[in-house]
Amino acid sequence: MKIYKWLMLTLIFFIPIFSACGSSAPPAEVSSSETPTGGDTAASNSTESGLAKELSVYNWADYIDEEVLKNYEKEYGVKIIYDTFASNEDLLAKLQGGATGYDVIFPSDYMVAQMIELGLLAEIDHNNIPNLKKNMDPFFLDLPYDPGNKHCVPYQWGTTGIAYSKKAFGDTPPDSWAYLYDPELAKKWAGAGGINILNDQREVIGEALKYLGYSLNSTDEKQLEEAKNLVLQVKPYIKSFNSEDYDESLLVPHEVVISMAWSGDAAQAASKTIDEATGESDWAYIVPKEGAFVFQDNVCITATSERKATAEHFLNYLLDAKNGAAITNYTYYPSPNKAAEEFINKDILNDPSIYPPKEVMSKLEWGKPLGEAVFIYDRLWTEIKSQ
Ligand code: SPD
Repeated sequence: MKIYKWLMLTLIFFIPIFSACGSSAPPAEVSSSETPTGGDTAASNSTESGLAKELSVYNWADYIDEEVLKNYEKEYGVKIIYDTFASNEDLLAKLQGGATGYDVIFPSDYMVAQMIELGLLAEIDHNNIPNLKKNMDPFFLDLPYDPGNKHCVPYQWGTTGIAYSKKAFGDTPPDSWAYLYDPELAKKWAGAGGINILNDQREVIGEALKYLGYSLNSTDEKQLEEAKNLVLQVKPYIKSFNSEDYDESLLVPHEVVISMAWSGDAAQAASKTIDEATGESDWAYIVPKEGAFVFQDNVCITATSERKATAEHFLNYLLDAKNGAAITNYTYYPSPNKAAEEFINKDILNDPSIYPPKEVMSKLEWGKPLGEAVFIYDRLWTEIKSQ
């Protein structure tokens, strides 16, 4: 684990990252679960403990153990209205489109920076989230996209890479983005079972940039056009753009044999295809040699939330050691919760596709906010999806 920290620190500080940018009887480990201070604007609609009766949570698809939500509802009498999104851009579009009902959201690193700049996030009161200091690995705190964790707390982190069926690929793992972006290879694997790619503009354009040898944060219009043309060339061979339920609907029933994937989703698919006789899983995951995204997702409160005290109470609940572990044991994404480690399954902690080794970490790149170039990405993505 020490190596990871050192590497992550190296990545965070040496790669230039972001330019601008009472409950009646709370359990001991959920230590902030007293009556929230500050109260909620919508407090008239509150439980006996002073928490709001409802809390609206908007998360990535398949990114929490539902038991954690159910337990929160049971323990505190707060009904969670839960909804999911497919990408950071979908989340942003929803908020910018005027959706004011969401209290708690889960943007990634670069999107946190963008949302802070747009005034979409509330500041959080650390006094109401004691598990932040108590449980979280300081290594994952105070990152450049949200200095001092003024707005968000870390949730989970991971990498982007390629999930593949070992039955289909045998001894030759797809170790390059060429398997998805080179028309000859894409044609071959489309014919041999099918290809899925993430329905996510930063990922699809970003990894194409990486394959071309550019930064996945490029804002150079010529490089971006080149990346778009690459995607358009392979588009006829892509069976689906899916980043929501692909691990269950495409990978496990073998609707495809190769997919762009996030590390935890691929590890979930691997865990569901273990052959009992051999102990081997069919699905495996690799970070291509050209490199890829590394990301940290976060839990934040919207600027429009009228249930901020309850939202902070919920954030603190998510940062509880056992809850953090339950989430990782379900999602297979690494947790930034140090206190959770002792409760995380050893198979997960020791899996190099989940906690990448040094040589893989050194190839990864953090996403940065794109500034004005975000409009170019939007346009290119529309062209990709509509052609
Ligand atoms: N199924 C849950 C996936 C969540 C992954 N977050 C990815 C962030 C990429 N920037």
